[in-house]
Amino acid sequence: MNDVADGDSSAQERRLTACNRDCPDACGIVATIEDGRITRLAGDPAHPVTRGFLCHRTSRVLERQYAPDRLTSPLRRDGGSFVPVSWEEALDDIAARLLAIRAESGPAAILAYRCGGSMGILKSVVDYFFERFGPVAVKSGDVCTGAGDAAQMTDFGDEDSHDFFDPARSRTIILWGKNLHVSSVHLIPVLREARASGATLVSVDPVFHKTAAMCDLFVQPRPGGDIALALGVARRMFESGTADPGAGAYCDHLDDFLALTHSRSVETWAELAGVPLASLESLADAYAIRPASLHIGWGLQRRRHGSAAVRVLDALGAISGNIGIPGGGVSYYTKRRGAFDLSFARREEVAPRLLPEACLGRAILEARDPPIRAVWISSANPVAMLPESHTVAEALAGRELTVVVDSFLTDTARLAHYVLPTTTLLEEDDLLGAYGHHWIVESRPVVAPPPGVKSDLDIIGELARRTGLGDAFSADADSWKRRVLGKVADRGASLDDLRRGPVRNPLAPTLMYPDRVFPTATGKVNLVHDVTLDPPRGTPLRPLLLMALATERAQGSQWLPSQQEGPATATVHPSAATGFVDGALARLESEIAEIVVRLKFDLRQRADVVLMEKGGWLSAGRCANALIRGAETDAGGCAVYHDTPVRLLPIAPA
Ligand SMILES: Nc1nc2c(c(=O)[nH]1)N[C@H]1C(S)=C(S)[C@@H](COP(=O)(O)OP(=O)(O)OC[C@H]3O[C@@H](n4cnc5c(=O)[nH]c(N)nc54)[C@H](O)[C@@H]3O)O[C@H]1N2
Ligand SMILES: Nc1nc2c(c(=O)[nH]1)N[C@H]1C(S)=C(S)[C@@H](COP(=O)(O)OP(=O)(O)OC[C@H]3O[C@@H](n4cnc5c(=O)[nH]c(N)nc54)[C@H](O)[C@@H]3O)O[C@H]1N2
Ligand code: SF4
Ligand SMILES: [Mo]
Repeated sequence: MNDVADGDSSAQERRLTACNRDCPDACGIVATIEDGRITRLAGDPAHPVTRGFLCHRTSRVLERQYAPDRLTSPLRRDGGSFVPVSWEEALDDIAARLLAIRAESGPAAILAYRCGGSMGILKSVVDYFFERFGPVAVKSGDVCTGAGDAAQMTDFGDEDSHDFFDPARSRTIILWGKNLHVSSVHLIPVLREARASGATLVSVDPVFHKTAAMCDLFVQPRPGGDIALALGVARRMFESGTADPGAGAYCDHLDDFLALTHSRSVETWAELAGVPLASLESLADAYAIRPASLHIGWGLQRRRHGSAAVRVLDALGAISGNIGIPGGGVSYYTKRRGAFDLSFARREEVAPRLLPEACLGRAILEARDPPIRAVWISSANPVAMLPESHTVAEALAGRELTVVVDSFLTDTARLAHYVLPTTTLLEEDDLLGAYGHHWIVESRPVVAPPPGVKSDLDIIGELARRTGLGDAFSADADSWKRRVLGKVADRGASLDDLRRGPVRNPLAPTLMYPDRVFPTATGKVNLVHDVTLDPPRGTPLRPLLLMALATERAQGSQWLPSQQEGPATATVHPSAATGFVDGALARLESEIAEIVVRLKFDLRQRADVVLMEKGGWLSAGRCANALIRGAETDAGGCAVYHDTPVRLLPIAPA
């Protein structure tokens, strides 16, 4: 049951659901409903990770839930504006046009694109529909975690993490490029407790932030300086005898990795990393106190050499003897889909054509034989969130049919031929795994969607009926849930079990590689041994690197319109903005575009970066991604978000 004890007030009811946002935590949520309206949200106190509290952005999500600009009718483009139309009219026309395009040009002329609007496991049914209808074109790569995923698969042959509470056993905890206050808030109490029990907490980040402030040691390398820093740390560990002398038993290429670390002096590594030698040494000495857990964030792999950076960190974890031991590990991602049977959707494997997500706009524009004629977008706002926003916008606006399923008229929805209004996280009916821990939860609608709003699953069901696939997509959410829980239902994680509360994925490990046997070709860790030492740098003309990062105030581009008024804030060290004063307006210019920003000075930041919030709207002139060129990382098809050289220019006189 998702009803929580009701108290004696009949008008007030509490209902349990789960947060579907693209966030490592997948929280349990307790919603208070009064007279059919949600009046309060709190974290589920019975969820071991959520512990009764929610993050800032979801605590405030009722403002979006009840926002006046929420869409409640399908919209059809009519010249430069939209007109409301009925679902019948919208879906009949969309279905007819998709069928015609498939008949004329083949399914490769249709692209189905989905990103992180909802982590609901049943969103795979949308993929599956387009697979059965086509298969159609889909994206390749992953702008979120792709480079690091590829690194861990190459090094360890698998990708998962130690149990969420395992850091309680660490003596050292390294947060390498992680800002917990923004994207892993529920890890904060766990690490505070570990610290209170004597663990040393370390942050390695080019940016000073609240998480750095709570650490015992903060190392602030140049952006992309991680490869040099980690190689320097490894060299110092080899030289001081703190590396694992037995590492050769479970690592391939140990001699080559050793040689790589010895290709520069520790002093030179520190210099290349942009840190004082003492910082590098302190980091190495802290990491040598085992067990030490290394937690790699996702930001640092969104660089040209992002996969190599994660590979060097994997290698550091291995040679330091921290793999396979309680309180150790190199944790990057937990398999959020691990419990679920999603074998029905085969995506890339069967797609007739793959378009690289990191360069999606250009890939759509350049596709030939057939061209991309129609695009279906759900759970995504690619104009705001993918690199080269203007190219993405041009590509979408130029299709014959662009359909966007969203709850708001986003930068992307504005370009659509049809916008289909959909449910929010508080109306979601789905299952969730997490990419920061191993608990799985069910989400249930705590209120019904407003009239005129349909879930992705319902929309797909109706489209299927109109395209000859009705039978395959007539199942309701519960039936799909039972189907995807097939692997774990008889192991304590059936739908009924989940209705009693969160369940730890019975298939998930608590410790990775405890026997130090790895699912690689040789059974050993594949140590990286050939890396390019080419950290991103500004150019003489544009000396600063743009880093537009997740912010606690919003999820991706999901802001209230009032939060997108006026110029975006660009935070810089004062010496990065000579000639400007704190609070001044400036033009922030890259090779491909410019926007107006308001400067905020911060003496704790490096002088080679400009910091912005990710997710700014193109329509509000606040979109960092308008400045960033589409490009893929060295492996895994992540987007190179953080390597863009920019400069600050005075506002042109009127
Ligand atoms: N509040 C909020 N939370 C979110 C999101 C959001 O939009 N808002 N987004 C969600 C999503 S989609 C994801 S994938 C995760 C994002 O989580 P992350 O990708 O981990 O978040 P970021 O803030 O982009 O980056 C984390 C840290 O990496 C650092 N970093 C960047 N470049 C480098 C580098 O070269 N070296 C090192 N050492 N550090 C570097 C940044 O300074 C930042 O402090 O969070 C999720 N959580
Ligand atoms: N500069 C820069 N850009 C970045 C990043 C960065 O660090 N820096 N981070 C990148 C990362 S990690 C990611 S994951 C991507 C995220 O990129 P997106 O996933 O495209 O980002 P969101 O802004 O969260 O857009 C999701 C949209 O889905 C809608 N939505 C929510 N729930 C549902 C639902 O149930 N169904 C449907 N159909 N729609 C729904 C929301 O209203 C929202 O408009 O952005 C990337 N972009
Ligand atoms: S966004 Fe993340 S931290 Fe916030 S409530 Fe949702 S799952 Fe929890
Ligand atoms: Mo992401």
